[in-house]
Amino acid sequence: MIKTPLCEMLGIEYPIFQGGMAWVADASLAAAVSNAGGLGIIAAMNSNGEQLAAEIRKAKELTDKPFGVNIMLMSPFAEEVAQTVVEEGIQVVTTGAGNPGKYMEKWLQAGIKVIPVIPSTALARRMEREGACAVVAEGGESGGHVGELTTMALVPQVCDAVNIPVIAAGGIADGRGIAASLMLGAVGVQVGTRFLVAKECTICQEYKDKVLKAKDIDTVVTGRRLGHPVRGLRNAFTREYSKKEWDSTIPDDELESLGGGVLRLAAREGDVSNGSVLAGQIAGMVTKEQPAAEMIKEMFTEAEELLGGASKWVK
Ligand code: TUI
Repeated sequence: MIKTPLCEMLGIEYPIFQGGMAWVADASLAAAVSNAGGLGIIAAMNSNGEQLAAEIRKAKELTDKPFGVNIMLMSPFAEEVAQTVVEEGIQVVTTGAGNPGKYMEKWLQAGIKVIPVIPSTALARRMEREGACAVVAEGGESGGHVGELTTMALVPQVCDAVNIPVIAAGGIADGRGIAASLMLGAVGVQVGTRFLVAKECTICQEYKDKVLKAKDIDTVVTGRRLGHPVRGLRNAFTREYSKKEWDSTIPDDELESLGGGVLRLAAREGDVSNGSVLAGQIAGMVTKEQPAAEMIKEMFTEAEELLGGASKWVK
């Protein structure tokens, strides 16, 4: 069995988070991961307070285990959902795509464990100072909003920079990724892309099929010009966006509007040509639809075998 301080801190069986993926991470997926012994996470993404509260209540009906909520700080409703998690008695909040500083005091007072997703040591240190109980160090291999560093370079540097537990994210989808993360100093992992094809994941089959068919080199990053780089699978949408992104005659607001509604289009309408199919570089290794519980068991059995035999190279 693999037990780390993260299990005890959060009351979970396996030290694994399911990423808070926008338009993907709903009550169904979060409850499945939590019921399997990991930490399921509902994505607040661009929901308002009322919509998030409804999703949280659904999850409470599906599981008695702890689950978290991810707050995407670029959301126009960030302020509102920051209050909803307090009112709904959520115990764990992860944040992404920004600095959660201004909400920290409120959350800590409510007894919420705050675990920001961070792309650098500077932000990790700052979050520790402001009261985070752990950080997710996410490398740019991940899908969605990405930082500059790779998981391999980021995780050990963050582990050295802070005294709180570190969870590794970006490019992890099997036991090898988990074992490697623990060797880099992390006490757990966050997995997104593999859970896209979980049976309990409610996105359109077209999205799942695109992930299942993806090869190692099929992701691209768009959105750098506007300062919000996002990784997803190459398609008609990313080709058009990339072309316009590097065309200086195209104004920023035209680019901005090109990105409106595209996540929902892919995930919920199944238009994987004109929508944005966010996924990480590890998509090439994701080839099997399974229940979330089976994925988690498989990953940890493999990690345990690898770590158990790790001394074979030590002479
Ligand atoms: O947040 C994510 N992944 C995401 S958010 C998202 S929704 C979205 N859609 C369109 C454009 C932008 C976002 C899809 N995927 N991962 C966690 C993450 N956080 N990665 C990088 C960061 C990050 C970046 C800058 C965290 C903090 C930060 O701080 C800057 C500052 O304000 O100091």
